[in-house]
Amino acid sequence: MNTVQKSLTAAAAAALLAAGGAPALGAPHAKSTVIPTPSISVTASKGGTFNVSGPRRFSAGRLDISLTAKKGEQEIAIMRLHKGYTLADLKRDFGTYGQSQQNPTPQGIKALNRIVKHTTFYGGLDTGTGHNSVSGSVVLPRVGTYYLLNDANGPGSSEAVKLHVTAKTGSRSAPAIAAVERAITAKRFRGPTHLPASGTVEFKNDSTNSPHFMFLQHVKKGTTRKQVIKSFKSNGPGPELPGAAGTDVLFMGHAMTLTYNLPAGDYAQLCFFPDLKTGMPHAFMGMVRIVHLS
Ligand SMILES: [Cu+2]
Repeated sequence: MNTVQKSLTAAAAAALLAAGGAPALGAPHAKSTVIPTPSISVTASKGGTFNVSGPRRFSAGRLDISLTAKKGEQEIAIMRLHKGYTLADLKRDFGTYGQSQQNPTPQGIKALNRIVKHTTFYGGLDTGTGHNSVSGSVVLPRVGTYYLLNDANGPGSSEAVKLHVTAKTGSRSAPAIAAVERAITAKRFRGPTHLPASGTVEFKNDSTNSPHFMFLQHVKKGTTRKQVIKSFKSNGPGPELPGAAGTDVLFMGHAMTLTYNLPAGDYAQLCFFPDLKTGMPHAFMGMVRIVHLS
């Protein structure tokens, strides 16, 4: 089955689900009511300009997000702080980790582990440098306070936007997806290696012990996984071409969708989240796959 047929099938399934939910409208069984998915859009520029439009209060479930970069590469993340851990703690720990990012110290690794232990990141968006607009959806499963962060220079480079998630009031239709790409415990990607050049894929973190993200970087035709890994250690020109898009950090057991429109070609599928013991980015440890967009 080709990707067009797959996404049509998914759209048909979503339509069926929506139709199935329709009779419940106005009925007392509120949980089966299909409600519109709330949507937040962010425009970001270099220098911390960060415009956010959309609701700040909505019920638990899927949230559509979009990000437009006015300049450079921009990133947003949606996350929750665990009880007793504050935004100030996050900023301090990220600062401690960030200072030692190139050559991690024991204090930097400890700070990174505190972040992972005391927060949950539900994903987000990365425009890449050559792709100025990207969208997707995250799932915020429980009631509470969440934060939308400007993650271009690590969490806390602009003021965090508070989001209030209330009790689930109905179900939302899921976006039609062309493929499910997974991160696994062995720090590798799994799932189809042929993806649409324009479309929506789901990214799932199925690993049990580490956050991951998925970044798609356009590379010269025929570039191998080994060449990509080797390029991290050299200062010369790499195999990259303009054209990239990615998710932000996604914690264990969570999933999000990424919608992009990229040039067709060969891409490196990468995760640079740091190893929790050594601080080494996962891609340097082999979390690299060549995928084909058409
Ligand atoms: Cu990873």
